[in-house]
Amino acid sequence: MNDTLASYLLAIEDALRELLVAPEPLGAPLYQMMQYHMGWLDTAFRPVAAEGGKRLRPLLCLLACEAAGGEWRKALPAAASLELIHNFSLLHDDIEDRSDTRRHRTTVWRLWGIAHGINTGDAMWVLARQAVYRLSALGHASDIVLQVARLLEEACLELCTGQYLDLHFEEAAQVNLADYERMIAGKTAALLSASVAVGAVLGAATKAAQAHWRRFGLELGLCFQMIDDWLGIWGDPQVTGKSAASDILERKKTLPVLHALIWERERGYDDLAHLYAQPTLTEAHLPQVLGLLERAGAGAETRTRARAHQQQALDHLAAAGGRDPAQAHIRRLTEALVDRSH
Ligand code: GRG
Repeated sequence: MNDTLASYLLAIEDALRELLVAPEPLGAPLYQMMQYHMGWLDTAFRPVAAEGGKRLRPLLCLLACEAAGGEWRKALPAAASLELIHNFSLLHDDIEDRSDTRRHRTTVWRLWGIAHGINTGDAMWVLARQAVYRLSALGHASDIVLQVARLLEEACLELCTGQYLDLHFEEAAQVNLADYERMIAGKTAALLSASVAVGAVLGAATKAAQAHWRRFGLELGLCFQMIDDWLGIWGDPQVTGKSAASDILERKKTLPVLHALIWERERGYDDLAHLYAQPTLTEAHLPQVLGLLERAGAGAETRTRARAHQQQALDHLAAAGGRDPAQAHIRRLTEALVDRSH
């Protein structure tokens, strides 16, 4: 993220810190585990400046609000709520996936156990929902606050559906590309779409513009996840914070793998399908899997598909017709998406 966005990022951080304050000393470790996850504390709960994530969702929310004609500072509670929902879902996802690390650090459940991981995530979700009520104190009418709450609840349900499909596809024999897009629309794009939709509502965008903002966020999210899939195989582990080729070792049906499975099926091969049918994949299988992905052109195809969604996103962004400089910031973020390294 560049310096022009620094004032938004600082304000987001302040809003988040305000929400994660422990109300009483006895329960303080619950909040400290959340603060560890956010990158503010180390494992002994001492202040630290660790990587806390890109803060993409709150940033998009504030920029969309301003582009639509609103005052971005008045959208801060909603922006913070979006980031907490995202982080809550990561806390639970790390348990469901049994991930040892997140953003180069040991995961909360790995440090403090599964029960604390679940409970910390649950508390963060409640704090995310409570944050929305703070919009009233900033002068937003009740019907607007309700609209924001509804958008966030709908996105959460979509997140669960997307997560269900992701888990289910790991065991499913065949997954087609339409099913995959439905899964990532829920798992990733729904919250990004809600981020800009909430910003547009708080910026008092017209109903027609709101529809373009929503669609922009959806296309942006599809592009974002496809590049995430590409990074999960070919990204630099030092930069992504994920272990090398972990998506392959976990036999995840990400877009490059799906493409290669379909490519093989259409040509009467079953090399990759055979490998993926094994109970476990190890580091020793990696060169072979990577070779099969290469043969099917899986990396290039993934980037081509991501670019198509990026273009759709840019078209809807233009149609939403927001004002500069916020609109230009969003355009630049969207343009940088396909070539991101983490
Ligand atoms: C919301 C009620 C409710 C349940 C959540 C666990 C779950 C259900 C959903 C998990 C969904 C999931 C893990 C989606 C992945 C989304 C994604 C692309 C994460 C990475 O986002 P970045 O790159 O992360 O923005 P940073 O680290 O930058 O914050």
